This record gives sequence, structure tokens and C-alpha cells, in this order.
Amino acid sequence: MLSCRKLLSKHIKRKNKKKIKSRKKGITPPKQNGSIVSMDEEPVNHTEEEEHEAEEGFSLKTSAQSHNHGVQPLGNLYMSSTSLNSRDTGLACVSKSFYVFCTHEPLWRNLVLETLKGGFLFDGLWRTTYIAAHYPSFDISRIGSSGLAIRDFYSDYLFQSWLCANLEMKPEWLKRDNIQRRRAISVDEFMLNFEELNKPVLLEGCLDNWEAMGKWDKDYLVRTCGDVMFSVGPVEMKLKGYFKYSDSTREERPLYLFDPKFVEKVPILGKEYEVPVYFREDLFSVLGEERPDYRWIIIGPAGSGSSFHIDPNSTSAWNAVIKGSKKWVLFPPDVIPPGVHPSPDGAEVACPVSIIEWFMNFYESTKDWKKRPIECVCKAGEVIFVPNGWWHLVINLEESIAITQNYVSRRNLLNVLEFLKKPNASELVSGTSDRINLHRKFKDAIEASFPGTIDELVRKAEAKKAEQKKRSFWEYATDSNAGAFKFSF
Ligand SMILES: O=C(O)CCC(=O)C(=O)O
Repeated sequence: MLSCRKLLSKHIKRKNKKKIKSRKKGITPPKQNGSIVSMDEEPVNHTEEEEHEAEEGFSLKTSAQSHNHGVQPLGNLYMSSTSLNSRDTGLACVSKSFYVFCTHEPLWRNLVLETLKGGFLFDGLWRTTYIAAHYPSFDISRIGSSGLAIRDFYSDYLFQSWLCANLEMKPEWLKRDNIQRRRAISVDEFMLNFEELNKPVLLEGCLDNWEAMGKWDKDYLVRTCGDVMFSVGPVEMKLKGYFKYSDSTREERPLYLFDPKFVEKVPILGKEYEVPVYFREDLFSVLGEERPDYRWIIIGPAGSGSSFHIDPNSTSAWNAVIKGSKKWVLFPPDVIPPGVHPSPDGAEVACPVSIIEWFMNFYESTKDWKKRPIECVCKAGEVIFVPNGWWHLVINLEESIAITQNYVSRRNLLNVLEFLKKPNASELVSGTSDRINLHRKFKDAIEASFPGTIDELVRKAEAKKAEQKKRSFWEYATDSNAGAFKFSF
């Protein structure tokens, strides 16, 4: 019998072939929504070639269970012998279909977050979590899974979140590792070869002295601050409540703990790590209490992460992994990642709902891009430098704990000042309540603390630009492929 797992990989693989064809024709590849994925468990004779295809396709996590009610993606309707979608068959099926929609977990998650904020105790399902909180006398053990499987039920809306929650990261998605790695380089070397050039680098060995390494894990954090409220997605919740959730969640886009005030809340945590030597210049500190948010503790289960974005206020950042590991994909500022659509003013970004969905639908296409992304897996003990303006996506490959800080040094001060004075600063600037005045306040404070610095940086930047212009003219003039005149000696 061919397992559900095999069928899934086989059919998605077939669909992929179509995608490649359509890409050649210049048609935007269809989203996974239309994929043909069989959930039936019928015996199928499959050839060697099909086996091979299956191996190359997508796989489900070993822990994946079938969709509760046997929902299939809409594409399967076109392969079905009956061409019957039970959702269209009138009253006889309404109650069953309605039941399936009503038990859709993402809807219950929204309800819980809206009504209980962070004050919920996750019990493995959002639906029962909601009911237990609102109707404490109700015996939720009666709810469980009804096991109601519905024949011929096709819905991309219902299927997609199940698929994304249960897909395993493909080994190919993790293979490319083209970031430059450095160990024990000097600060000057870092500035010259990476910060000045605005290029990512992975720094090894610079957390060796952190107390947090080897100390921070779930048990330690719960002992130290289990009752402290942390920012988790749209809500604030106790750390121990968050771990109860993250230990048992299995969803498309797990809630992520991302707290900018963790040092103020738990000062001991701030004493157990130190800013790596490369990132010690911190010009936003001239603003004192008024500086925008700049340091975060980040905790999340496997599959959680950050979808494509550029860091706030044109700052650069470093991200240190204390526990776990993270897959990074970074694109330089002049390349918008596939599947990502920033609004013209840059204030909003539309991208696939979940990170795994981006990998499923867009990762492959980056192979053909002239400007390939920089990629790596950042493991515990390693730090990545994220230069300003770079698009990046991060997915935790296992439960992870990390610290990140955004900073302004002399190398990116002018970029930051320019960003803060954009006409739509009130929408673009983040991490502070006084978005409009941040430019003036920051500029004044820099002038007061480091007189003449801005003028000197402007002079240097102009000289560099003029030099580059001169160089690019001569490069163009002497490049025989450029069609300009050639020197002949
Ligand atoms: O999820 C992560 O660790 C990445 C965080 C990140 O991208 C950011 O802070 O800008």
C-alpha cells in the first residue's frame, strides 16, 4: 500500500514539473493552493521512476497525522473520478461541511488571542483551549477528535494550513551554505571587509564567554522568569505559559516570542550576555530612554521564524543563537525576494502566510536568479551579521533561543538619518512612539555628543561616490563588451 506520505510527495513533484514549464514561458507559477495531493490510501503500482520522483518531492514530518476530516486540496477535485465536491451538494452535506469549517484550528486560534489575549493555557488544541477557558464546567474530554472523515471534500483554505504545518524542510532547502564564515577576526577586519561593504558574515566563536551559553534553556528560563510576561505575537503572556504552548503546538505559523524589553523585565538576563566586540559602537544610545527598541530575546519551536522583512529604521543587526539552529536566506537591498511584494512606499510587505509556504513555492526559483541569496544555517554559539537594507527570512530548525540587537554605527549612520527623515516617517519608523521627531532628536543628540561627525561622514561619502563614478567610467571605457571605445596599444 502506498502511504499518504509517498502519494503526497509524488503528486507535488508532478505539479512542480508543470511549474518549471510555466516559468520558462514566463508565467508566474501557480501557488501550492492548486496542488494535486492525494490523501487516499489506495494500493497503487508505482514504477521505479515514480519512486525516484517521490524521493525528490516533499515529505511530511514523521509526527504528521492525517487531516482530521480527510480534507483534500481543491486540485484533487479535478483528478477525482466523481468530480463531486461535497461542499456543493446542498443541504444533505451542509452540516458535515459546516462542522469541518467550525473545527478549523486557525479560526479558534484567532478567537483565543482576541478574547483571552495571553491569558490562555494551551492544551494542544485551540478549540478546546477556548472552550475550557470560557466554559470551565464543560467536560472537554468529551470533545476530542470526532474522527469524522468526509468523502469528496475539497478546500484549499482548509488544506493549506494543515499541509504547511506538517511538511518537513527538504534537505535541498538546507544545503546551500554560501555565507562567508570568520573566526577570531579583528574589529578592523570586520569593519573593512563586512560592515563597510554592507555584506553578511557568520562569526564563529564570539559567544564562547557568554554565561548564557550552556545556561539558558527552558528549565533555567522558567526557573528564573517563568511568571514574567513576554511579548508573543500580538499578545503578552507568561513565559511558562508560552513554553506549555510551544511544546505541544503543531501549526503552520507558530506564535513566536520576541520581546524588546526582556532586560528591563529580567535584568539578570542582560548580565548573562554581552555585545560581541564587533558591534560595540551604538550611536542610538545618545538618545537615552528615547532610543527605539533595539534588543530582543527570541524563542520559538521548530517551524517558527521571521518571514521576509528588512530591519527597522535602516539599522544593521546581529543575531546570536544560544540554543537550537536557524536557517537564514538573505537578499541584498537591490533584490526583492521572489514572492515578496513591498508597497511602493515600503510601509507594508505582502508575502506568503507561512515560511514553509515560501520554501515550497519560491525557493526553487532562486536557483536561476543572477543574484542568488546568501544562505546558511546558524547554529548555537554562532552570530550572523545582517547588514542594513538586506531582506531576510529565518526559520528555526529546532526549538531555539536567540538574542538579536539592532544598532547604528558610523558605517550606517547616514543611512539611518536619511531613513528617519523620509516624508512618510510616521509610517516607516518603528520601535518608538515619537516617529516624526526621531530624526531631529537623533541628529541633534549626535551633534551634541560627537560634534562634526555627520559633516565628516558626508564629506567622506561624497568623496567615495566621486571615486566610484570615476572608476566606473574607466571600467566602462576599457570594457570591450560594453560597446564603448577600445584602447589599442
Ligand atoms: O527569527 C529570528 O531569529 C530572526 C529575527 C530577525 O530577523 C530580526 O530580528 O530582524
